[in-house]
Amino acid sequence: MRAGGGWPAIRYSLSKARQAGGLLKMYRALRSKNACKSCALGMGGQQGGMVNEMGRFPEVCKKAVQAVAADMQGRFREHFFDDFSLQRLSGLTSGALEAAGRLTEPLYAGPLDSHYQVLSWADALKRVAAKMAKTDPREAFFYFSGRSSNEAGFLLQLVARLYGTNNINNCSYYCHQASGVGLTSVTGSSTATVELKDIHTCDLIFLIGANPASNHPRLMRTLVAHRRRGGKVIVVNPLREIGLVRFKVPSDLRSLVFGSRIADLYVQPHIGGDIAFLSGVAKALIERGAVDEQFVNAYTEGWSDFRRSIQQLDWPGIIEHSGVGREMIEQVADAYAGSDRTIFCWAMGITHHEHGVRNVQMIANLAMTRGMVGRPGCGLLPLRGHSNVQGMGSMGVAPALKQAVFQRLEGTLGVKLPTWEGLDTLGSLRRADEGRIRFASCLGGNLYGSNPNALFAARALGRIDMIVYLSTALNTGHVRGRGRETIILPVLARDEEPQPTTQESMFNYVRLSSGGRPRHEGPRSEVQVIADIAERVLGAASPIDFSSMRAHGRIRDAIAAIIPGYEKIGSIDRTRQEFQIDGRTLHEPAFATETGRARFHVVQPPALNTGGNGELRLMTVRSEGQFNTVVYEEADIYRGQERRDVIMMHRGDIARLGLEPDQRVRVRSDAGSMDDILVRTFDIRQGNAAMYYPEANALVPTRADPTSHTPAFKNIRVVIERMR
Ligand SMILES: Nc1nc2c(c(=O)[nH]1)N[C@H]1C(S)=C(S)[C@@H](COP(=O)(O)OP(=O)(O)OC[C@H]3O[C@@H](n4cnc5c(=O)[nH]c(N)nc54)[C@H](O)[C@@H]3O)O[C@H]1N2
Ligand SMILES: Nc1nc2c(c(=O)[nH]1)N[C@H]1C(S)=C(S)[C@@H](COP(=O)(O)OP(=O)(O)OC[C@H]3O[C@@H](n4cnc5c(=O)[nH]c(N)nc54)[C@H](O)[C@@H]3O)O[C@H]1N2
Ligand SMILES: [Mo]
Repeated sequence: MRAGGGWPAIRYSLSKARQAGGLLKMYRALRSKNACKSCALGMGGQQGGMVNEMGRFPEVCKKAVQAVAADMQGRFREHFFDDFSLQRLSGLTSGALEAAGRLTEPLYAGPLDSHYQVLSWADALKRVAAKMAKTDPREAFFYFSGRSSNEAGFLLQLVARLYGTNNINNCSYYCHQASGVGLTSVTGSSTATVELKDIHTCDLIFLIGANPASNHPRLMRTLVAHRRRGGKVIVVNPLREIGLVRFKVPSDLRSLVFGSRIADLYVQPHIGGDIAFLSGVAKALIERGAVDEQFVNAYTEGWSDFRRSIQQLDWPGIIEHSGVGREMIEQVADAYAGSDRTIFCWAMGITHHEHGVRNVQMIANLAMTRGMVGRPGCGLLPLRGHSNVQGMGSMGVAPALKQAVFQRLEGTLGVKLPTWEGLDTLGSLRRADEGRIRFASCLGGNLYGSNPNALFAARALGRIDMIVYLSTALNTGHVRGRGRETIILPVLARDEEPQPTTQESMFNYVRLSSGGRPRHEGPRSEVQVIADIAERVLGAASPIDFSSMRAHGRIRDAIAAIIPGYEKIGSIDRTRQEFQIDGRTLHEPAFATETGRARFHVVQPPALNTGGNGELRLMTVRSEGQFNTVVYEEADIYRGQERRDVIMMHRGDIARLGLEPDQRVRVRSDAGSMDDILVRTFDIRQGNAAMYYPEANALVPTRADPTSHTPAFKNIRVVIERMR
């Protein structure tokens, strides 16, 4: 395979459609007026699925098909949970668990149970409420994934705070938290500075530490269009992703037949070498006199310190720490110096480091050096993961609320909220491991599967008295991430919701999903379940009438009154008008910092994470055939791997360590080891290696970025040992 996308993507979509009950059924599901479930690019909504924020049709990708097909599957068969003991379930793969079918009845497993047993809704809710009532709220946490709606997110974080806890967090603490923290330290605002239309007017795109060919496929069409207009793409990635070299966009005939080149320059730094590389580019710009002095002087602060820190770096150090040669750095600087409008995109290759925030600050430094923030057609764009993860952040799904939100909540609703410092995701797991968490609620997601150090995660979750999961399908967390008692409450997907819901895209655009008919009897709306629990736990003493909060329109009224920039959501039921959130897109150089100026940060390149010898730096990545902790197919077609128990290594490292391709090895880190892993030769920067998430979580230590607390999923020191 010499290009990503193309016919394999189309064949895959057709076969999934067939499984889901036919092409027409799939087409209708995809075209329904609901925001796409797969990633945060944010297609769908009121223009109907397969349409992007600029009204472009058809926008469809394999991932959307995969996500819809998963929701369209039948319920699990009768007696499934009699036949499959917990022990048997723990032998199933994530794909097999998901394919067991949609969850339709509440399930329960206690400490002595060998099987999940079915509970009535009334009994299940009663048990949850009873446990919450008995628990000190400081010993409870609430985890949220990014697939649920704004309405469910807003309501549940409010319920949790009224209950008395600030231990409220979401998957973003394992994902883009470093972006939010980094961006806030620069612009005063935590999200993208651009909107979708800006990518259509820029002339240069940096794609740093992201693999959109697999993970944001609809961006590929945008990249192809960008290059046809004469725009350039610079990829920065230790691993040569074939889909970023060449891609065949399925919905574009010319591209489908001939393939489209993507990267003009493909830079392969070391894992963790980005700061050194970007510093090198900054140094080359300064040496060329290609700094936008006017912008830097008028709209930023900290420039002279930053410039000095860059001038103090020497070239040999930059080259050694980045792993990138001088010539390549100069070529990148040339391309950047020649650009009028540049957009910097990044994803997990940047955030999953102990220096994740500093990585983001360095990208922003480079953007500001040439005045690429605060004008149309240029700016900073973190490529968000889950389809509504950004909305979760906006809704206050975080330990601490923004000052304005806190005050408005207390004022508008006449309530008192806790003020102590809550726990984020890793903090909650650590507290659980100390035996100090009694109750946990997970709105979607797979907290077990997504955690660093799988042994630690299972142990920590196992020490919690009760975990309640609100889920659509079974996953490994329900089996290996159980508390002493576990309750699973089956919920509806967004395109089955009886009332409309909303989602926020990575471009700060709010979409309205119309909902649809439930595909099965049994699952309930997330909001309904949350309101039911709230009524039972907070009861008559509550200052808020939760029975009225079952109406999504009521929740939207509250969001409009409380969340800055979200005012228009109050009338969305009437107007059906989707909207750009006020105050986020930066088309003018006016920043939300105290001084109104954007801030440069002095960022020193970190030492490379290895002591040499037999050690390698390991990244854990997604394959083409998975969505996070759910692996749909074993094969990773773009990387040419037919199986997942592999370690992708440079041929020089294979030779240096005296190994052979396809040899079985043990991979060992501080956190654990994995046996019988197959060595595969791959085009990756020497000294670095890659394995697949979530399996490789056995190897990921719980070390995290000190400021954002994002774990270093991409930067793990490992040694490779021969077996037998
Ligand atoms: N199909 C599919 N789509 C998805 C998901 C999925 O699982 N499957 N997940 C969704 C979610 S939640 C997210 S967050 C996004 C994730 O989207 P990505 O961030 O694209 O996903 P990863 O597989 O984590 O890939 C990270 C990329 O960073 C590179 N990389 C690793 N270390 C470094 C480094 O030190 N420097 C640089 N420059 N690059 C590095 C890797 O080679 C890889 O290409 O995708 C979303 N979309
Ligand atoms: N080693 C390593 N670890 C990582 C990463 C990595 O790159 N490497 N990536 C990290 C990242 S970026 C992320 S975002 C996390 C992912 O962390 P999570 O978001 O916790 O995990 P997912 O696998 O996306 O969760 C999938 C589950 O969500 C449920 N679900 C699906 N749709 C819905 C819905 O509509 N409503 C509800 N209530 N539930 C639903 C289903 O039960 C499904 O099994 O993992 C992190 N962990
Ligand atoms: Mo993510």
